[in-house]
Amino acid sequence: MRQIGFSLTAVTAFMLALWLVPSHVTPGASQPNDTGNKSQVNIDNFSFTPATLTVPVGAKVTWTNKDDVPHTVVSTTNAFPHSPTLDTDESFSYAFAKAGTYEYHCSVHPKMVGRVVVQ
Ligand SMILES: [Cu+2]
Repeated sequence: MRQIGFSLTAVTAFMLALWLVPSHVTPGASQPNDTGNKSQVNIDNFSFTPATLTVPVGAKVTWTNKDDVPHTVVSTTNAFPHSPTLDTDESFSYAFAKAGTYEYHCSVHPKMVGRVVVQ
């Protein structure tokens, strides 16, 4: 009996956790400007992850190079200042003040592409 009671509690907690997952938040809902770690792009294995990052207007996006080769973050349309060359574990941040879709790439490896959608 104790076992079943514990399981039900665990299931309830799990469902509650699912319900609380941020992805269930309606986009555009008014929220505090808490960008935290959500606006993080990792550069790893010659790719930007996530390749498409969607953030609210004003969010500061941080790219961190987790690769063991240098990379850069360069706006394909010059819409934001490009990063310096990022060595391993170095980061670059930019706060997107205007809504839009921002394509970027790595100038060292032009096939590495990513996109930030600001809405
Ligand atoms: Cu690169």
